[in-house]
Amino acid sequence: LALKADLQRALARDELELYFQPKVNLQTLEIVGAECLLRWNHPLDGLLFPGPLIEAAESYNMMNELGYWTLDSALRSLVDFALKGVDISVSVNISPTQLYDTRLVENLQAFSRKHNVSLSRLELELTEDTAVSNSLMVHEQMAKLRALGVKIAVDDFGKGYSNLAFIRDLALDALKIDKTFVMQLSNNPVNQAIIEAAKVIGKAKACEVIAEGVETIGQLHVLREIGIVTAQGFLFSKAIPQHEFIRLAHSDI
Ligand code: G
Ligand code: G
Ligand code: MN
Ligand code: NA
Repeated sequence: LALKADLQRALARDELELYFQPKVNLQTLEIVGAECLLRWNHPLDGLLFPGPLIEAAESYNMMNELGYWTLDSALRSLVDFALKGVDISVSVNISPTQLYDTRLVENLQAFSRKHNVSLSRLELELTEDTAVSNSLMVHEQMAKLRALGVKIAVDDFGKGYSNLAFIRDLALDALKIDKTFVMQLSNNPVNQAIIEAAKVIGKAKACEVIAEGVETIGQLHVLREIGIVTAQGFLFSKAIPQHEFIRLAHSDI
């Protein structure tokens, strides 16, 4: 676990950076979006993955501060992408602490005005650890966000909180199939059945279905056959810095 002082310094001294993992259209292989993933340029330890930072932020009651840094940066990156001719949307992972914060809606509106970008280019991913319940409070917060044009995605679908009653009741823009189902496609035929089921559910709910964790051409072919349109995974690219992402978006995967 990182120290509170580490975290405060990271925020104050700009040691945090957003990396971007492309979302790819499986038919055309064009980049259609990006998932923003936090990275920490630690002065001594180098580039760090965000797990310990997020855990520390949650335990020191700094998750919202960290989360608003991320959301502000994600909207600013949309401006940079547009200036470089990269016409995409971005998604940001949010934790329950963030979803329940009463300032979320007003802060997003403020960031949108500050950067002059539409919130319809932003998607929020509710992650697996999100102990989001099928409660009125959650549905109301989602409705407020969607009224601003913000898209809502359920991340890690098939694991954790994403039970079928929750999926049925929630107004959703995207379902992201958990990467374990995709990565283990060849080991167990039930994985393919689960992905097919996600595809059918997405059709019934009129929401996008995104496959995560695509690492092989074989997996790509199976997903295409099932009719999955959008995917992410190391086969295409891991999360990369902004300037690399822009370069990749202008070339071909
Ligand atoms: O690539 P990766 O190791 O970055 O991501 C690790 C985990 O951290 C993932 O589960 C991802 O959802 C989470 N994560 C990455 N960036 C953020 C962020 O900005 N906010 C939150 N809440 N979680 C994030
Ligand atoms: O929980 P969430 O889906 O937000 O986390 C994204 C995590 O998955 C990040 O740690 C990211 O680096 C990782 N990831 C993205 N693509 C792949 C992949 O193809 N294979 C594996 N093993 N991990 C991936
Ligand atoms: Mn995610
Ligand atoms: Na996921």
